[in-house]
Amino acid sequence: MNVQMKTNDLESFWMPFTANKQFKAKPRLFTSAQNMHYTTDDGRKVMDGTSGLWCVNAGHCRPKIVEAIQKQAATLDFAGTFQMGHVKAFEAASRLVNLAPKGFDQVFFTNSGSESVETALKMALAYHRAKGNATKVRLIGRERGYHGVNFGGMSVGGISNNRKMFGALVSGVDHLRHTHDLARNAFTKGEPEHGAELADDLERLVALHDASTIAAVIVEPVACSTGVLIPPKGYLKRLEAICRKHDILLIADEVITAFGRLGTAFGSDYFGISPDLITTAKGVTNGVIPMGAVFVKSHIHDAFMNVPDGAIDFFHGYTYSGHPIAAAACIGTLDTYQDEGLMTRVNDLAAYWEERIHALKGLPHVIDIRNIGLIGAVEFAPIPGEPSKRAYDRFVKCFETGLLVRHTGDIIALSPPLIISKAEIDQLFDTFTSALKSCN
Ligand code: PXG
Repeated sequence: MNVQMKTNDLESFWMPFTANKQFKAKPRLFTSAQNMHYTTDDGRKVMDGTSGLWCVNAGHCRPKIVEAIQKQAATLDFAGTFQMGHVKAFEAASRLVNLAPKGFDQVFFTNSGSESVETALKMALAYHRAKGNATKVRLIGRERGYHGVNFGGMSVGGISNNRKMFGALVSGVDHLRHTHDLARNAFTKGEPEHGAELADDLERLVALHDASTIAAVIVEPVACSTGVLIPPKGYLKRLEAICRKHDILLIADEVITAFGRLGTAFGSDYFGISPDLITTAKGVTNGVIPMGAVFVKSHIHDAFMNVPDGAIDFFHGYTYSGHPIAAAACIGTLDTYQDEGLMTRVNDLAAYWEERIHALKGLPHVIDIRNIGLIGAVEFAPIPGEPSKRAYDRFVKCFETGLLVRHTGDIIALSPPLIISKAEIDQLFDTFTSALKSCN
C-alpha cells in the first residue's frame, strides 16, 4: 500500500460480496485504468481478464465515452423522465432499439441489472393482467441462476448463498433444474452435446402448477455468475417452444451476454431465440456509469397502452431512469462499439480463445474447462473441507502476477474486454498457466 492509501480508512466502506475482514487485512486496490489494463496503488499493471465485472466491453477510459460524459455533465446534469423528458434519453433508447433483435421496439431504462430484472418481472405480471389473464402470477427461474440481488431477482435466482439469509422471499416462485453435467459434458468446447431434454423440466412445472398460473420464465442464456454454465445444444430453443405452447413469457437475462460477448449484439441472436423481454445493464454504458435497459417486444408494450387518455400506462420507474449522463455514456459506448466493430469482433477471436483455454487441460486439479464466445471458465476439484479456497488462491496469485480473474466457488471465470488482441490472449493464458502451476 502506498502512503496516500495508508492515511485512508478502509473500515468505513462495507464492501459488497467481499470477505471484508480478509480483504482489509491485505487489500487489492486499483487507482487507474486504460484499455486492457488496470494500475494498482503500488504502480503495477494488471491485465483486466474480466472486463471489470463483465461490463467494460470496450476496454477502459475510452475517449468517446469519457468526452460524452464530460460534455453532458457540463450541459444538462439531471432531468427527470416522469412526465418530463430530455433528448439524450430518447436518443439512447432509439440507438439501443436499432441494435436489438427484431421485434424489440421499446426500451425501459433502469440503473442496474438487478433493477432491470425487477422491471421485467413486473412487466410480465402486469402484461398478463392487462390481457385479462390475471391468474398468471407465478415466476419461474432456474437453479444456479443469477438475476441480481433485489427481492424478485433473488427469488427467481438459484444460488443458495444469495438466498438463504433473507427469509421466505417472493412467493409463487419455482425453479427449473440447472444444466451443469460434468459426468456427460466435461471439457466440451462450446455448447455441450447433452442436456437439451432438461428444458422439459418446464413441462414438469406446468403439470404441477398449471400453465394458467405461470407468468414467465427467466433464464440467462449463459449462466455466468454461477461459474459459466453453457446451455446444452438445443436447450434454449426447446425452452422457448414450451413457453410459447403455454403462453408463458420468456425473459432472457442478458446482463452479461448482450453487447458483443458472444460475437453478436445479443445472446438471443447467437442462440436463435426470440424472447419477449431482454434484461441488460453493464455493457449498455461500458460499465462507466450505472445504467440498465429492459428491451420489450411490441406486443408486450402495446398491451400496456390500452388505457384512457392521460392515464399512466405502467406504474414503475426510477428517479434515474434515462439519467442524462448515463444516456450520454450509452451513446458514446454504442459509437465506440460501432467504430471498432466490437459487436462482432469476438467471431475473429473465439476459435483462438477456445484453443488457448482448452490447452489448460491436464494442469493440477483442473476438472473441467468451458468456453463460448469470449467467455471461459476453469473448474477445480475442491480442497476437502475448504470449498472455494483452490480458486481463491489462484485468483490472488493471478492478481499478484498481473492478471485480474473472477472466482466463484471453485471455478475461475475469464471474460476480457472485446478489444483484446491475440498477443494479449497469449499473455493472459501464460500468466494464468503459471499461476495454476504454482498453487497447491
Ligand atoms: N442478471 C445477470 C445475468 C447478472 O449477471 C445481474 C442480473 C445483476 O446486475 P447488477 O448490475 O445489479 O449487479 C447480473 C450481475 C460475477 C459478477 O463476477 C456477476 C454479476 C455482478 C457482479 C459480479 O460473476 N452479474
